[in-house]
Amino acid sequence: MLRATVSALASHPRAPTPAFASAVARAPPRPRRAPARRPIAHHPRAMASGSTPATTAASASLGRTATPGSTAVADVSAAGAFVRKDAGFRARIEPGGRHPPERDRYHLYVSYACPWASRTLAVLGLKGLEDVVSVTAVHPTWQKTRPNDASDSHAGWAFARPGEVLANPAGVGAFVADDKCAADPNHDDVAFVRDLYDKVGAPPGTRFTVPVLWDKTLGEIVSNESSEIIRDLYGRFDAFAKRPDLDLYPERLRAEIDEINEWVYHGINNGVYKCGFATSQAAYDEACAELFACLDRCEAILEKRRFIAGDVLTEADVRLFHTLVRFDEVYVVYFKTNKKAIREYANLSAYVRDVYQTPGMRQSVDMAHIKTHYFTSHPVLNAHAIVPMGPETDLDAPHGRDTREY
Ligand SMILES: N[C@@H](CCC(=O)N[C@@H](CS)C(=O)NCC(=O)O)C(=O)O
Repeated sequence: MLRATVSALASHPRAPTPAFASAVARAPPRPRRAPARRPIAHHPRAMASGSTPATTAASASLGRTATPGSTAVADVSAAGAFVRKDAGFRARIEPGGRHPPERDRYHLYVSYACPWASRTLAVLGLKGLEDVVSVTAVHPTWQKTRPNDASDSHAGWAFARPGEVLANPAGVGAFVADDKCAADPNHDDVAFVRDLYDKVGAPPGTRFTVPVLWDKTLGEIVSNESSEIIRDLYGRFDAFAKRPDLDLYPERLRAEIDEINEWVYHGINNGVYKCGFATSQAAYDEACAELFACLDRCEAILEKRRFIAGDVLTEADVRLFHTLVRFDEVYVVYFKTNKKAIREYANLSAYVRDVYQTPGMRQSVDMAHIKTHYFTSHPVLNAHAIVPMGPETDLDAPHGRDTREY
């Protein structure tokens, strides 16, 4: 039985579980590996990185200065509203195209903490593509990615070997990499996800996000947009999939799926971030009202049908699920989305368990990585990097949605 918080606290040095405790014992803290790479200025395709810091009035007033290597936390408007930047790499997997579907050619860089990246893990698990597309997961706690450059305060995803112990970007805490973490197997000069973007000459202002779908043959980023990566994974690799018949985008439900994705994205997937990263009361109030209106809408839909777009699990469920499964454990506290918890919604809470228990899904959820990441990575939001204890959601409890009448 998965007891979410038990594993979540495992990564926290102040309450280690046996697995993490032994990792600590095996591996004494060591200094962060220095990335062995050329400075970005010498990269042939590097643009004038490090030149113009973009600083909004709101972010500057809160000390959230958008340096050249800023993160989404700094992406707030003058009115204090979080405004997500579009993903910059949008190539697709296409037979006969630059990136054709092939076994062992593509690599996914993910974080188990990230709801967008977890969608891609979910599709790998659901379709049975684990042996076709390789995966590396980063350490859940963001790191300073240019620790020797005082003018560059960026913090982001870092690769770590199991047992490696990392503090957060402010030097607080000691968070042990578990067995899901690994060094980048494709490059020995990549210590951070940022380095992958540097390798391909990503333009200034790029957010160094996961997931990244990497083409190992060409040495290129194919895409860093999860909504498109998942469509390619379930749509283009059926020749290699263990479950080619699983259709996550059935013809008869496509219009419904697309319509639901749209408001679920704005109101829920991105909505929780709009609540959490808002820097004004008005922006938070607006995002929070929209979020709960959309959750209420989901609750009503799920009274009438088992899954969000119909009677079968689809892409729309994969996208919705990964926000819901983080909600009570993280967002209610961290993003102040506390008007209601998912466990107070009868349909939504049973639905989360139903989706989680679908064969292939649970491998995409790691509550230790989820909780550790959010609560330790943004010193501006949680100075002491304390990871809350509850609420220990039991995702394996019966859901009853397969036997009830709709
Ligand atoms: N549009 C992207 C968003 C991905 C995204 O925002 N990922 C976050 C983690 S949850 C990230 O890597 N953030 C790093 C940063 O903001 O610098 C997608 O859906 O793939």
